[in-house]
Amino acid sequence: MTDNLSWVKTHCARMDHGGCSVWVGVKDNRIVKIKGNPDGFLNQGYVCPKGLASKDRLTDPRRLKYPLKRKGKRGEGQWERISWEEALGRITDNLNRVRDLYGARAVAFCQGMPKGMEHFVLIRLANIFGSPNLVAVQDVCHAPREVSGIHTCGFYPVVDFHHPSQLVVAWGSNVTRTNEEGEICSLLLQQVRNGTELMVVDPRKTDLARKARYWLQIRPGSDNALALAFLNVIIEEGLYHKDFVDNWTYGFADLAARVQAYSPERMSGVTWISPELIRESARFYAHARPAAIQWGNPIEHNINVFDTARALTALMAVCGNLDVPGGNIQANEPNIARLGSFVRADLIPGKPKEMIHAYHNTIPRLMTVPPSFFKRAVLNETPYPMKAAYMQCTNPLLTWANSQETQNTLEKLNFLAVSDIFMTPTAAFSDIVLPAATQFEFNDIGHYGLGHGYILARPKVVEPPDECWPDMKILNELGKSLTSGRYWFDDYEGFLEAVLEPSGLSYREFVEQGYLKGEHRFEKYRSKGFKTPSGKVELALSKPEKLNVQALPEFVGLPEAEDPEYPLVLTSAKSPHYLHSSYRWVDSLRRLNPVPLVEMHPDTAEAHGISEGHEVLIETRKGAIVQTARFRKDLDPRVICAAYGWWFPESGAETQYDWKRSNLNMLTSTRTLGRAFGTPNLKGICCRLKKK
Ligand SMILES: Nc1nc2c(c(=O)[nH]1)N[C@H]1C(S)=C(S)[C@@H](COP(=O)(O)OP(=O)(O)OC[C@H]3O[C@@H](n4cnc5c(=O)[nH]c(N)nc54)[C@H](O)[C@@H]3O)O[C@H]1N2
Ligand SMILES: Nc1nc2c(c(=O)[nH]1)N[C@H]1C(S)=C(S)[C@@H](COP(=O)(O)OP(=O)(O)OC[C@H]3O[C@@H](n4cnc5c(=O)[nH]c(N)nc54)[C@H](O)[C@@H]3O)O[C@H]1N2
Ligand code: SF4
Ligand SMILES: [Mo]
Repeated sequence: MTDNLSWVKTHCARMDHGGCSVWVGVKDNRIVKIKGNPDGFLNQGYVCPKGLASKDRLTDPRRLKYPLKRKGKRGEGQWERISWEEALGRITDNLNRVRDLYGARAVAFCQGMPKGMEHFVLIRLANIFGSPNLVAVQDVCHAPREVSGIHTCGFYPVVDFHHPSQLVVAWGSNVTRTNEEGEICSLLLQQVRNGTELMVVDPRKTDLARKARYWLQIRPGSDNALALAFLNVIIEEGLYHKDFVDNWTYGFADLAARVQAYSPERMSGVTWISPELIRESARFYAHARPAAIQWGNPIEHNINVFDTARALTALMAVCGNLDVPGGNIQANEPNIARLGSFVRADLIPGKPKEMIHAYHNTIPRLMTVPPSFFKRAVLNETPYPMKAAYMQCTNPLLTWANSQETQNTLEKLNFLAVSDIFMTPTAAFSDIVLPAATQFEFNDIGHYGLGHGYILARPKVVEPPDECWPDMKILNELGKSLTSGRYWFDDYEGFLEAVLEPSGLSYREFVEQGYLKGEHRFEKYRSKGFKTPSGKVELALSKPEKLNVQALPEFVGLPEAEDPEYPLVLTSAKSPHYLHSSYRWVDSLRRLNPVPLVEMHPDTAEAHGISEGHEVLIETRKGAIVQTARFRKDLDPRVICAAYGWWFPESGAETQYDWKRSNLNMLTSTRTLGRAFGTPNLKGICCRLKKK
């Protein structure tokens, strides 16, 4: 590297869950170039278009640079620049006022997708402040698989990509495009080159589906039915791992009796996959040892998620794939601070009973409030009034189901403060906007608390512009003014040292090392049993009444009953060029994907008189939005796949950035929610198309 740049090694972040090791070339406090690091243990040199463009978000002239106070009405777009001192003072006064009048629990602390350490510092602030209400998107993102896993087998089963698998099943996971939780496709693709087989369960023909031995083109929203049909075949044909089932599972006979009802022949009508293909692929999964299921987000995007997650964990268990190399494992964490102690969970022991969702009888161990229940609390004061919110790294007007209801919620709050790097539709509804520093502009640790058994160094590369502060610093200072100073550090980097302390490394030493990974340890149950009430994998739950759920997974119907007036099935997938609602304002990315595209089969388009490249209306019982038609011959003609997260920064504050026009969550509803996690239907929704 001989150019005039100085090169810093760090990890890409905040463009997805992060994880690619990168070399960053810097000149005069400006990032000039980003390259993949061939030695990166997860990415092996790979970087995606978002990673390459990630430097451009730092230098955009429209970025937020100073704290702002709202002048006009909410959403009017009129702001006054204020000092940090005034901003923190106003937030402190308002949150304290609400605490005095309604109790600390009336203040919500909201986070979107966890992007780095700030997530855990926010939980810490909420706990110290005394509010149990950390509102986050986990109801549709990872909590269902984690919590269902914990209740079924005592841990969250993640794929072990570090050892060879005979088969990897990408079940609703577009991992080569989404880099799900940093499980970067490089490791998987390496395995595929070495002979690992692929099976893909996805309505769209993804990159992996093209390489796969089996592609199961599933009807969106019917994963539950397919997983149960797999169990039916494997159990009826005696293909399960008898030794493991005999010694290490609880309730096998009950499960076997339950899944008798779900033959491939019967479930074929629901899933739109032929009985032969279901049978053959279920057999293939059973015979491949080890096999790993990489489960994706769409499993968690409908009200049946608990049953789906239970059925998938049962599949892993009965086929002997739990906690074996190359299977679905309990990742062993390195020696770092435990989450509970970092977030000071000890200060708020009554939290599980006090959180808003406890009132809705959700499953124990769901530690963040589902947004839909938060909104009900604000709007209807059930179970108690919620009056103020502090939000960071999130854009709920775009990302929470039922956007109109979200707008009503934001408008009803007495006080709202938002920390972001750009003025978003959500920030536009707040009272105070805080300008955050972002990736490359501060020292951070990646993957803490994600459950994959490693943490990654994300050292600072450049100074943040103007008055931008890292969220950790904002929270540290807010913590000091809002709560007792003894829980906070002189400098926010104290958080990083605190996480690393048990390892004996300083942050500097950690950066030199690049990452910390727990040692591989498998089949831990042999000495300790599974961490469940029965000590075994609970195929039938031994204490379902304690969890407010059914003992056995079941299929009770599609997430939404078919609706003749809305005959098409709506789903979506993450754009490879954006993160959720973020970065439509990064020109280099916008050029790659300028408008929201809804994918449909050409026959479907023709039946509606729609031409490719033209705008169309997508309608559900909830609302209508506009996106641009794009044809895909490999999509089922009964399905359309819309783009998600769209607003138009270029439309300006006067139009509130046109945030309703193409926003997928204008079409989603929060009326029916999954029992265990409060999950709404985001996929498998009845819809129709109209020519515009
Ligand atoms: N219909 C539908 N809804 C969905 C989904 C779906 O597939 N379909 N997916 C769901 C899932 S899986 C998730 S995780 C959620 C995501 O929901 P959100 O987390 O709300 O979505 P993001 O677009 O990631 O919002 C992030 C905001 O953080 C800002 N940001 C980026 N970096 C920083 C930073 O360093 N500091 C601060 N303070 N702000 C920063 C961005 O500018 C952006 O405005 O959406 C969920 N909603
Ligand atoms: N580029 C990019 N990467 C991201 C994100 C992003 O917004 N953009 N978001 C990050 C976050 S927070 C998350 S949680 C992960 C999510 O990462 P993934 O789990 O990969 O999520 P999705 O892209 O929502 O969906 C994956 C696949 O499921 C398919 N699918 C749609 N409906 C269904 C269905 O009903 N059943 C099945 N079986 N498949 C279906 C889609 O066609 C898609 O190919 O990605 C992370 N990475
Ligand atoms: S896959 Fe994710 S971590 Fe890797 S370069 Fe792209 S955005 Fe960054
Ligand atoms: Mo997510």
